[in-house]
Amino acid sequence: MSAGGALRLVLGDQLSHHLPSLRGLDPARDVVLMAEVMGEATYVPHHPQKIAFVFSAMRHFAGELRARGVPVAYVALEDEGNTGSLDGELRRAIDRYQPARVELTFPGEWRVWKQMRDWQRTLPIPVEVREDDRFFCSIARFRAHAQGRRQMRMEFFYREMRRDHGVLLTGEGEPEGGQWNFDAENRKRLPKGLVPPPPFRVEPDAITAEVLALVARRFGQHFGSLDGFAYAVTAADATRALDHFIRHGLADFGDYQDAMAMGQDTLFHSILSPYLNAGLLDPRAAVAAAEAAYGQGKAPLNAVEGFIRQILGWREYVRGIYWLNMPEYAQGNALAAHRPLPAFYWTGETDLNCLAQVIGQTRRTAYAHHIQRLMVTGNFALLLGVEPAEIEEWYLAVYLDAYEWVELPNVHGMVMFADGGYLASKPYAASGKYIDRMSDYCRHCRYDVKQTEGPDACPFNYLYWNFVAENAGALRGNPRMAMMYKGLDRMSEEKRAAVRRDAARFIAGQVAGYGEG
Ligand code: FAD
Ligand code: DLZ
Ligand code: SF4
Repeated sequence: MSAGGALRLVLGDQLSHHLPSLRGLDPARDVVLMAEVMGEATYVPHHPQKIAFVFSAMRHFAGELRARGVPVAYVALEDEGNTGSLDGELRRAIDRYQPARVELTFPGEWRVWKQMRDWQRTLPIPVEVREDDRFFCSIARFRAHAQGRRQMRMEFFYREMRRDHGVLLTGEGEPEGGQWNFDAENRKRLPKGLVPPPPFRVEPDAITAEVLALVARRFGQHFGSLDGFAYAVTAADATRALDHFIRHGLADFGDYQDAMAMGQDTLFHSILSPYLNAGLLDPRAAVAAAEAAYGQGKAPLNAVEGFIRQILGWREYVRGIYWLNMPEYAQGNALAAHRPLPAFYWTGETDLNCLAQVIGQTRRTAYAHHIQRLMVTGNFALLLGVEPAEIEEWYLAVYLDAYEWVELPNVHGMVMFADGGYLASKPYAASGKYIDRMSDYCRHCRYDVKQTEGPDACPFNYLYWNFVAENAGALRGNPRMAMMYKGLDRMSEEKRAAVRRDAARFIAGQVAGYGEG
């Protein structure tokens, strides 16, 4: 690096060659800094597969930059002198390379943004933070959408995004198929005999094998197994994963989007979130590929619209909510939920089969699909009244795709209703009936989903009514909860007492830390 050059930091979820802080790079004067640091690997106890994925993808990305002639200062976790923090590594690189300025891209988490602002104040050279434009919607655009709204609704935002970006529109600017949303068609159970495609796999190369050994040695005690790691760690393989999904998963994605089945971890889902969130895959490429498949008659509209809504709608919506409302957003606890997270979330030892299945799968793969996260592990934490911060930490730790900008609104807002209805109009609380309708978990469970009271009754059933009763103060006035409160009001005093008794017994068991009812 020569005088007047820039030090350009690339974080572990910024692995895009078109990253704003890489634009205008002069290989003769500039240096790219990438650092594996304990601070980022342990601020929550990440699943070992997540750490392996990020480190291996970082190492591959650094290799690609070097192959393009870009000088990269790469600090590996066990390199001598590694300070263990982004702050320490940035300061060390400044001492070493004496750059004239630092170039950064806006990060994915508030705590890192705070750090970047500190650098702007305390470093002796200019620090530029460039907007992260790898999203459809800028934060300014989201702010304009949110202006004057006390409550946000994804559906209205999504329609604006479809219009802004000309996605799935007719020549007249109307939604393809005459409606914006085909969700009502997307709630089928997995029929017997329909076999989902095998998930896309990439066998570990030498770089990944080395990282897997490092992670096993240093982070083997974290929740989660490293066995069978087969995620893509380069943009080229992430693009292959997209092709695989478009070819084999997309056509049935809509119909079975909400289904769950034992032994079927991924069904017709795309498993693209790790790549989208780390920067290996551009969301525009994913949306364009799905739209093209519809144009070519390879997938029906309910599937294509459903998939595009997740990326153009939900993904952008939760990011906007996060950045518009942090750091206050994380503080809310609208339902005053304070119970500890049951220990079995970390051990997987529970006799509630749905939870055992989803937590077991999470431990094996660092993946669960949306309905498993929302209606099994999420719904249970909501019904139990778990302290939001405890369940938020769990979700941030255990999934390969977890970064706070996307995890927090999903958990704090969508699952826990801790924002009081800002993100979603009502809590997604449900009894065991929902899980029974959408899965085969109940058929293999020691509890009876049809029973509502007593030691063999499905705990979701009495916990559901206990939740409705406990939160009457906060939720009775919500028009979308009217049916539930009608149900509660119709319940005999005897039945209510049984709900209270069963719930109290079960909760006492959880608080003691065991998965026994
Ligand atoms: P698909 O079902 O194939 O969907 C396609 C894409 O749409 C995903 O890859 C993802 O990028 C996007 N998407 C879908 N739903 C959402 C959503 N609700 N919010 C944002 N993007 C969405 N997603 C994360 O990327 N990181 C998280 O940390 C995360 N935490 C979650 C926690 C909870 C409690 C819940 C209910 C959802 C969470 N999600 C999170 C959203 C969703 O569950 C995952 O994006 C999805 O399961 C990833 O699997 P997939 O790629 O196979 O998704
Ligand atoms: C998730 C992660 C991990 C495990 N390790 C690193 C790391 O060592 N170095 C790094 O630059 N980034 C890492 N990341 C991703 C960061 O945590 C992520 O960039 C911030 O959370 C901001 O989204
Ligand atoms: Fe889960 Fe209840 Fe079904 Fe068992 S019976 S799998 S606890 S929903």
